[in-house]
Amino acid sequence: MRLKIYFCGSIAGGRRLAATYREIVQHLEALGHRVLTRHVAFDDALDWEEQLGPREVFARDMAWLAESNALVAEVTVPSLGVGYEIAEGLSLRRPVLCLYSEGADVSRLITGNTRPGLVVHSYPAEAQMLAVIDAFMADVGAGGGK
Ligand code: 6K6
Repeated sequence: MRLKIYFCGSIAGGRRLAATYREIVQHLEALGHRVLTRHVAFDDALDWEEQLGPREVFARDMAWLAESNALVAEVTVPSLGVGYEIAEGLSLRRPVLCLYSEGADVSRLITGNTRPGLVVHSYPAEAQMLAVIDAFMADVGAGGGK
């Protein structure tokens, strides 16, 4: 089942994991899904995004979030925007996967969060990260999307 995925990764919070974001987006696409926010992973696409005003970015991103079937967030690098997206996704009752590199000091509001629909996982290396994504996507697909 082809699903619409809203991918979240740090922009203003820092781009040091951009290569990991690309890995995630390309993996989701290889599984046959559509990543609505693929620009988050690609710096050249973000250059285009920079032309948009903040209100356009917010309105467009919130419309995509509402349209999505599930969220996948890489939360190793702290980001206000990603935290906002996670909360909004949960409020809209979308399944949300939060992934982070083992040992990262992630907010307890994420690691201790018991809201229904939220899955939080650390990964020791990228191979395990992709396996966690596969398991999450299988669950989302089994639930029929939204
Ligand atoms: C490009 C370069 C600098 O700013 C831009 C344009 N900004 C954004 N374009 C698209 N999505 C954005 C932008 N800024 C934040 N977001 C959304 O928030 C993305 O979906 C990310 O998942 C998240 C990042 O939040 P920050 O707080 O790290 O920017």
